[in-house]
Amino acid sequence: MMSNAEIAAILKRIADILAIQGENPFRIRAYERAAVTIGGLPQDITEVHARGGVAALRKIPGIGEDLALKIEELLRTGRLRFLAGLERAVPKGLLDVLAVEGMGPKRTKFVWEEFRVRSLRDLERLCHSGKLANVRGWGEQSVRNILQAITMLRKFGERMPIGRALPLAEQLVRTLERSRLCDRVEIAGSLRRRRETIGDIDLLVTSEQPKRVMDLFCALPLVARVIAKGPTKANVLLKAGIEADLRVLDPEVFGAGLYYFTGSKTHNIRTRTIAIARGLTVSEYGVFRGTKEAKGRRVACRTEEDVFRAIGLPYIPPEIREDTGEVEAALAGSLPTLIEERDIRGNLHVHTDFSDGSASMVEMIAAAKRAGHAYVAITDHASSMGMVRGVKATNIALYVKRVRAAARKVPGIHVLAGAEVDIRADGSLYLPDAALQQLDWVIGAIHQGFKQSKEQATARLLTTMENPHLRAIGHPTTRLIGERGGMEFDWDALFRRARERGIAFELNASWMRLDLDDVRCRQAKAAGVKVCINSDAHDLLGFDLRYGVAQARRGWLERGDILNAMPWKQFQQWLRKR
Ligand code: DGT
Ligand code: CA
Ligand code: CA
Repeated sequence: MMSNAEIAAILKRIADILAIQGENPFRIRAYERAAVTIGGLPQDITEVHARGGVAALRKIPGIGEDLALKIEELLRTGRLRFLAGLERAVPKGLLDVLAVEGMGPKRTKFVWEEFRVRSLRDLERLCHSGKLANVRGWGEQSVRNILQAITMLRKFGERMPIGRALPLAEQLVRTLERSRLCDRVEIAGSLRRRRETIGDIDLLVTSEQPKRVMDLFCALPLVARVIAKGPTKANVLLKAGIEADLRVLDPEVFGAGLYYFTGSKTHNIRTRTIAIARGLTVSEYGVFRGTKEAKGRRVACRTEEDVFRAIGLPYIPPEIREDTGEVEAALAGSLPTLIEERDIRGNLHVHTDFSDGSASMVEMIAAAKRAGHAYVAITDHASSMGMVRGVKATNIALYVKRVRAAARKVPGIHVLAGAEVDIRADGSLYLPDAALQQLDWVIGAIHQGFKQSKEQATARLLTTMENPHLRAIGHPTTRLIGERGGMEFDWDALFRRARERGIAFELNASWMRLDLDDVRCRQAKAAGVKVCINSDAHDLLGFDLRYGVAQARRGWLERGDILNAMPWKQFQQWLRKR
């Protein structure tokens, strides 16, 4: 079975290849438009075809006989001979070249024919070669931009990390709100569910002047290209390299639309099944009694709460709408009360200029206080790696003395003298016990030797956890989103031992890491291991825990699961317990 999105992607691919080949622009446009239409189709195209065959497909606007037959072939066989033929004519890597911001079909064709560019690597080499300098229309700046766009493409692939997408979306929201054309503006889709990477930005608004909203949105300076624009729906490519969808909804059914477009798709399918069993129909246009959408049978759905009430379910927070048990939990009345940012009481992973941070201890403690924390742990690196500064066996007494002195200068917040200590390949810590003993709080973290097998890596951390001074494992898998995959462990074994030893696992809140992920958070919770949401701040602005808290919510974590949600007294007791 193929989804609308998959069919749309294939049609877009055809359009791209035809564009590179310099085909008739009308033909290219036809495929592009069909891709947008099918991508935005409310019904499942598989269902449309199953019910009415090619004739039903032809009723979709912009789908003629030729396209309908191609879609049928795709739905029937999962393949398309026409596309296979096209793909043979054009080097595969050229589609990557076309995907680079600033490289349209014309430029792609040009570098392919004139400079034999067949891949991103080729394009990169060409940009560096200086050969483009004398080509008309390729300024020095545009070559530089293309090089930068290649880097971005490599780094993030097709999906954008949430830390870049959310601020971008919030900027769009503010602009729409300030326009005074919209009554409500909401972020939907994976962004509202706070996934760690985002495919595209989905925005929903209500407005009495939808046309003006469309005009405004499509003309924003953030927009690179308008992909599709209708009376109540627009799809644009932002200059930042991600698409954004905007829909104007009827305020009467805003809740139903918000619920539908928040997804996830699999979650929606699960609740729709429940609704059907209860004699209801759920769609983006509302909840209806009976099997058909009809205004007279519509149940109130201005808000999402209305929608849940109508289906007969308690409200399920967006972050856990992934069909991973939340619907069952809702039915059983056992949904978790998810952790919130305001529940956080302290920050247990903070760097200063004693190692690689940019601010002094006093400044960082004051910043933690301003962030509303009751306690903070200064945790400069203790590492054998290239870092000249940092905590060593030889300077640890001085380090602790400095932390204590800084703490005295900022009253009103409890300060722990801690360190982020390297875990060596054999699992031992970089600092000797005599040094560790002088600290209030020890995080062990891996910064080298990432390439161990699962068995080796598990043994490594099990050894580390035997250290009597260790209290937490920092950014456990060492992954960097879009750059470096995480290390693999036998998590059951790790969490079992952590529970026995009273060791917490960090959820590093930096959006480049978000390490642990949602699945491991749930596993830690099930094993009774405390999770510690740390910002890993290296500067005064680094105290933002929003992405970490969002990830914890995706992992079903509640206040009681989070070590640094404990009030100071309770945290102190936990520290002493070992
Ligand atoms: P993304 O953009 O890949 O990060 O993930 P989403 O979840 O934002 O996906 P997107 O943008 O394609 O669609 C937004 C939401 O709209 C999705 O979460 C659920 C809903 N939706 C989209 N297409 C369908 C569909 O074919 N069936 C159902 N039931 N819901 C859909
Ligand atoms: Ca999306
Ligand atoms: Ca979308």
